[in-house]
This record gives sequence, structure tokens and C-alpha cells, in this order.
Amino acid sequence: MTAREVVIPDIGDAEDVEVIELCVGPGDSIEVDGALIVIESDKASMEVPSPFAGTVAEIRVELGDVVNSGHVVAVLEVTREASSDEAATEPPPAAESVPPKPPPAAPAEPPAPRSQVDGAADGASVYAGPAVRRLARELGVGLDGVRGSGPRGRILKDDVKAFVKTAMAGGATPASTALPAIDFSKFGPVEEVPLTRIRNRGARNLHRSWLNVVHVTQHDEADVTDLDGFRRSLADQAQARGVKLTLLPFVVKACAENLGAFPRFCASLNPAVDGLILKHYRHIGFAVDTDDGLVVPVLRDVDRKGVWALAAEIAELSELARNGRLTPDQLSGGCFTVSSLGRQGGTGFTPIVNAPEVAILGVGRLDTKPRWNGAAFEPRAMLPLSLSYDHRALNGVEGGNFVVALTRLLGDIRRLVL
Ligand code: CAO
Repeated sequence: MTAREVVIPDIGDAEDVEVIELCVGPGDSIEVDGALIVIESDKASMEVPSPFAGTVAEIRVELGDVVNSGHVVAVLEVTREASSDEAATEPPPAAESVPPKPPPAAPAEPPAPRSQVDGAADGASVYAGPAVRRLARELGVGLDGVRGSGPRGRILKDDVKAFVKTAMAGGATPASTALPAIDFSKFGPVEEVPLTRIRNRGARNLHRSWLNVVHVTQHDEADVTDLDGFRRSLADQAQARGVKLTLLPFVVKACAENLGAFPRFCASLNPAVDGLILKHYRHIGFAVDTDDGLVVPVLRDVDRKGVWALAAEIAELSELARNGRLTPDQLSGGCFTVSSLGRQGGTGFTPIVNAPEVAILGVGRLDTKPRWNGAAFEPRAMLPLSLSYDHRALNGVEGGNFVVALTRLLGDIRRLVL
């Protein structure tokens, strides 16, 4: 084996470029064309590839060093030099913005430096070198989703490895669906605030549902004129009981009743997606907005409870949720979820199914609207309902029937006691 020095090749007009990455260290073995270091001018960053195969004896530069063509980068114990074929197939450099000049054919020098933006189809616009891109390709990682920790957001090998680690732990978006990491400070002042633990967990759950559940949302309106009149007529009793009687407990109660008539909505798909697990209990979750994020406490056996009891329980669980004091038991076991944005307003929205449940009901803001009664228009209190369901488990006719039956129940709550 002979010791050979490797120098920075001709880098065109670039002068005084900075060493921004050491790709290998003493003792590492390296192939012909393997990346030794990465240098960066103010116009482009480039990898300096090895012209030899062998072992790295010395690295003669440090991070941050300023170098020029001809500067010795490393000393290698050489086992093989690049063949003329390898030298000939070396792609011409393509710089990020202004390309360095192609190198002259000089056998004594290492191959031309390679630009960081090497035109790979996947993640071509991200800031990473060929060695990192190669590693990412080997691991099946899309660089668009990897956050770079190097200077100016450059993606390092360690970033790719960390991404894979997180993905293995179930915490990252699959590469094929990842959104690109963007440095928004390019466009104006920004600050990053951490997501609370609840928001973070919620985001993952919602994303998992979004990726797995085939969502369809069916919208309708329930004429709750009589129900709302009845609710208001109970105001004194509610005050005496110390309970706030909103529409929500009536809606939850009606849902429990409807789940009895439509058992496929009170179910979960099995993991193989070849069977539906029907649940013979009616535990219903309801979304609560808290300072820390969205939580969904579960009301147990709603079919066996009256509206007063449900109203009291909704208030109690909402309070616990807002104080971050719900127990795991109070957050699990739901068959169906109700998400009410009635206080906030809106005529409808698309709730995301709280998987592995198969359906969720969104409730909008009650509004008084003119309704044709066959002879004249009359003012009616209309409640917007949006049912999202998993189309893998339920078909459109079932979704439509469920909503229509629910509007009937809410339109005449005497049906709840039938
Ligand atoms: N239409 C019109 N008014 C409504 C209404 C509706 N659909 N729903 C509630 N209201 C009114 C109530 O009657 C009450 O009015 P008063 O103060 O005059 O009595 C007021 O809005 C506040 O109600 P509330 O929100 O305190 O009570 P609730 O029982 O309706 O809801 C809770 C309780 C915990 C569900 C709710 O506070 C909450 O957190 N909602 C947000 C849920 C959420 O974030 N969903 C989105 C998740 S993404 O799918």
C-alpha cells in the first residue's frame, strides 16, 4: 500500500471555500468516489470525492478551515486508484446556483467536486450532499421530510439516521408523505413554539386516522325547534340542580339510541380489515377544547343514562379535562364520538374519525331558518350535523340513513323513549 495525498481539485472561480463537513475520519475505509469532505463557497457546496480506494490515514483539514484548489485534504493508504472508466463517468458538477467550472482532465488530481444539489429526483431541492443522499436512498428516506441540523439547515448523515430512528419508533411521517422542511425565516421573522404533549399526541392520532380511514362526511340539519324549546323550559330545574343543560347531552343521548338501531356504527374494523367488531356497549366520547389541546373523555353506557345525568357528567369530565386531570380510564373505550363546535359557530365541518372508531358526529351552530311546512314558511331552529364515517366499514346508504334517523330523533325526542 502506498500513502497518497488528496488535494482539493480545481473548483473553478471559487476561492477561500469553507470546509463544512468531514465525511470520514482516520481509520475509515473509502471507495473510489467516496466522499471525503464537503466544502462550501458562497455560491455552492461540493463534495470532494476520493480518487483512490483505501484507508484514511490522516485528515488534514478541520471544520471551518478555509481552503483553495490544491490544498491537501487527506492522506490515504491506497489499495486502488480510480480507473480511467471511473474518471470518465464522473458526472459534471451542477451547482446550487452558480456552477463551479468543470474540472480539467488531470489524472494527478481527485475527481471533480460534486455539487450538493445533484439533481436526484427525490428531494432534489433539499440541501444535502451526495453521500447523504446515497444513505437516504439506501434507507428509503425521502430527504424532503428530514430536518437538517448542519450549517444553514444542511442535512447530515446523522439527521437521516435520527429520522429513521424516530420513524421506527412510530413518530415520523413516512418519507413518501412527508412535507418538505422549509426555512420560513427566509420570508420574514418567525418563532417556533413547541406543541404541548396533548397537541403533539393529538396530531399523531389525527394523522394516523387521516392516513388509514377512508373519510366521507354526510351533512344534514335537524329541526330541533321543539327540543330547544323543551331544553329552555327546563332552565329553572337546571339551575336548581346546578347543571348547565345545553343541547349536547340530548345529542349524545340521541346518538346512543341511533347506535342501537345502526350497530355497524358502534364498531371497529379488525386489524386485518376483514371483519367488523361490533360493540354491545354504548360508550360515547365528546371532544373538549382545552388550553393544552383537544381531549376526548368518554361517557360510559350512555344508553342507560338520562339527560340530566349526562349533562352533569359532561360538565364534570370537561372540567377534569381542562385541569388535565382525566384518568386513562376516562379517556378510553369509546365507540363513537361527538364533536360540538356549536358555541364557536359554523354551518358544518369535517370531523376526523377518532380511529379505531368508525364514525364521528360534528355539531354546528343552531340557527333559526325559514322552513316550508307545506303551506307557508315558518321559523325553525335548525342544528347542522356532519357525520364523518369510515367508508371501509360503512357505505354511503348507511351513512345517509344514520343521519336521517338521527335528525328524526332530535326532531322529536319523544322517540327516545319508544
Ligand atoms: N348552537 C348554538 N349554541 C350552542 C350550541 C349549538 N350547537 N352548542 C352550545 N351552544 C351554546 C350553549 O347553549 C351555551 O350557551 P349559554 O352559555 O347561553 O347557555 C354556550 O354555547 C356554551 O356551551 P358549552 O360549550 O359550554 O357547552 P356544550 O355542552 O355545548 O359543550 C364542550 C361542552 C366541552 C363540548 C365544549 O365546551 C367544547 O369544548 N367544545 C369544543 C369541542 C371541539 O373542540 N371540537 C372540535 C374538535 S375537532 O373535531
